[in-house]
Amino acid sequence: MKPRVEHLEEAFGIGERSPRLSWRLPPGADAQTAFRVRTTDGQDTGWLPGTDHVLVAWPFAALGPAQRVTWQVRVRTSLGESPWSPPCVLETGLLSPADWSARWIRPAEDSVAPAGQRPGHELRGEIVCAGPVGSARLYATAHGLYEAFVNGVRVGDQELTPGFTQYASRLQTQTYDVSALLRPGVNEITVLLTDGWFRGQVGLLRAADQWGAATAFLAQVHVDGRVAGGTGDGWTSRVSAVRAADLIEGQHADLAAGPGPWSPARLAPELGFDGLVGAVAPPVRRIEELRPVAITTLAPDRRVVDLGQNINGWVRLTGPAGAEVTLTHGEALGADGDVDMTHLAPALPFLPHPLSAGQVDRVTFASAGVFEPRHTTHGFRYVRITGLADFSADDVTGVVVHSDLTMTGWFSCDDERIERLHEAAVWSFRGNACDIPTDCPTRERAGWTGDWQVFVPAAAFLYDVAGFSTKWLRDLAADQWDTGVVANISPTPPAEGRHGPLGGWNGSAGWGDAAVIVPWEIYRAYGDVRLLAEQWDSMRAWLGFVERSAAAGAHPDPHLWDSGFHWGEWLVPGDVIGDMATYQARDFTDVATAYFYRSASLMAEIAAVLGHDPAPYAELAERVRAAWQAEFVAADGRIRPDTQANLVRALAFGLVPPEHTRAAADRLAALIRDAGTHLATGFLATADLLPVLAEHGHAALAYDLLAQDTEPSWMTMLDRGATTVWEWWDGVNADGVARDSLNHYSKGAVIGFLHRYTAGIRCLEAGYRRFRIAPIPGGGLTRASATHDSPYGRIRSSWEITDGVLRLTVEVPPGTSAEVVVLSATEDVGPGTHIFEHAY
Ligand code: RAM
Repeated sequence: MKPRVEHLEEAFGIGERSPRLSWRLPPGADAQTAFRVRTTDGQDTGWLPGTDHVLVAWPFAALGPAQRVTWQVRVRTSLGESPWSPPCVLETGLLSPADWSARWIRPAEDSVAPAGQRPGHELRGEIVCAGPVGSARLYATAHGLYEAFVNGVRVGDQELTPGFTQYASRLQTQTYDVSALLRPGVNEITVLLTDGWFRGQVGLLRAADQWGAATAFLAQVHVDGRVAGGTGDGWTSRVSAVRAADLIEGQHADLAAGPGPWSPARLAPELGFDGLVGAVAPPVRRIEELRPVAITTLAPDRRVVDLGQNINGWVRLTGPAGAEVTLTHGEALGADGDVDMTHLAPALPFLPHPLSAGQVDRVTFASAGVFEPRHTTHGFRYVRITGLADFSADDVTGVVVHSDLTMTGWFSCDDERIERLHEAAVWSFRGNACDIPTDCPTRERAGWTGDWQVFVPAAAFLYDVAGFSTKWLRDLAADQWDTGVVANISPTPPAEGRHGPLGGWNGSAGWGDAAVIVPWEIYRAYGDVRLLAEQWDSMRAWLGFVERSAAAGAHPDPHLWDSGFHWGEWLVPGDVIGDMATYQARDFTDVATAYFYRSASLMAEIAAVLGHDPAPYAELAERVRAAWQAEFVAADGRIRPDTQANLVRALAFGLVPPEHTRAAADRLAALIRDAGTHLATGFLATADLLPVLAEHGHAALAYDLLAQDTEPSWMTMLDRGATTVWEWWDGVNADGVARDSLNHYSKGAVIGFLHRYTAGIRCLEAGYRRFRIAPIPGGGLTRASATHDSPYGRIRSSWEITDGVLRLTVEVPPGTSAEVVVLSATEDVGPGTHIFEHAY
């Protein structure tokens, strides 16, 4: 029955006093009529009538801090009364400032080196346990990144803790079970503390000290329900063997010189306990290890290791005593076969020269041993290693690091290239799910709103991103300006915020709309109504900004959004961005007004879900649509601008008057064919391109675009060696030269077409409580299959064509129903496995 708490596999250290519970129904059940929840400490709801079993409200009194509850559920369905589910444990963390008696401390640090060259510090303290330890917890967080050790043993397996949030408002705390690590008597707690996002370089500008000029650490240990100690008086600190650690620049460990001398750590009474939050998303972990597929010797002391896959993470290296090794991580090789770093260095018009690409680790081994730089990450497939006389593939391990999200989606078919494209998109997501959804794991690693808006539907099919997105949306709301502007990136480092040099680039259509679209997509995929309620004010503030911005434009119709800064369709093939002032002067009224309509119309739907009056939003949406049509649809139905992206967006959002839909879709098809069956979409419209074609009678063309292998196309990426999706269509040009990021998921959103059209799994009611299976075969495929683990259970659509017969197998989880559309026949089915056969 898979009981679950909130959106977490492990509900440990949660910050929620009334967490919602979910469970699945027994196989074969069609619907729940009643349920009963009990806890091992004797609470019991008795039988409660109800059909809901996804995100059910907490049925008991609100929880207190550090409270552990073991609960079970049983259900009444068509199959009768189920047995009790297996027990499920949840535990709260510390919930309010009053729960903390420990005090923040800082390492003794008299001078601070330039960003990127700052050493990590070790902190040390003791916890005395009077007698045998039953159950013990460590609660910890930091300004910076920390790793904690109890009696020399690393605590837990989370990486890059405390994670990345808008630190000015929210800081995550972690809860660890240290029962097995503490012993009676004196216990030593040591901590490695480095700059991380808090004080190290972040974002495009490589700005440091964004949330403070000093690092700090806070920990509290509870033994058998009582506070046993924590950070405060008596702690000491020293410079660690990590001589530099920075998320962008890399990590430098001098294991030969070792750590410096101890001195007293400093109390930081100015730091309080407001804004400390518990876990709502899975932590970052080391997820997978890769062996090199090739090692190329360029010179006696210069070798390039190829992991065969572009990843986010680091390399674990075994080295001999005394070796001084440098590891340089990149995504591409230059013509000389060496790692090319030039395309990863941010170059900005107002900077005299490109900034550092970073991604360099250095280690000096004292004795033969292992180096693993856990206080930085890199986006890379290749690593150049110098300073290591001789090594083999066994000495080098690629460590894949990202949020430990549960995989929920799979796709396969009999075209190996399409499968590889799907795989590349999955890897791009994995490369960009490092506690926040990032644009790329190299150049800026920033939580770009537009990127997540575009990719979230595909991501929500592949992985459970509900908690991950909830956490990020709270940052988005925290970052929102008082004008309602949604920042380009969340968390926003102040240097990239409103008052920084990039301040004027915020408030863009298609980016800011993430405030509405992301909660909506999460609601659709997971049925989370509370998230909509939580984000409602943020959405309203965004829509308010859009309305005012549109009204302030030059056009007499206040519903045409013709003012402000917009990224526009962004990175259409062959575009030259040029300087930003010129770019800014381009007219993106079509894009902006389309998104104005999109957000207003979604908010009408959201209002209805939340029980607010949808009419004002629906009416606003209608006025915006009318404005868009008046401006962009001619009397004969022709639509301008006459571009693929505009037609895709207009059709996908429902902006085209119904009588002209057919002609608009045909015009889109003609534009594609005139371009030699090539796409011309950029960031925003690419995800909808193939779906729109398929929806409007051009499925064959959609498959032709997918199969296209000349530039611009997805297959060109694969043919030029991509293992992740590129930022630009020509991320590597015909001469093999790389530009910008080679790991950006936005264009990989095309795989949503494989899930929703090729395999045909489409959500109809939130959480897939009701869904459609409507596969659209094509592209010469003779079989395709997709599986999605929805909140209600496993959905599968699998078809094959043999001897002129299309045979479709559909799996419908308990508690749900599906509308199956095969060719032109439609049938409604309930839970179970169903097989359909049609002449094809
Ligand atoms: C780039 C980012 C991101 C995109 C913005 C507009 O710098 O990488 O992908 O959303 O520009």
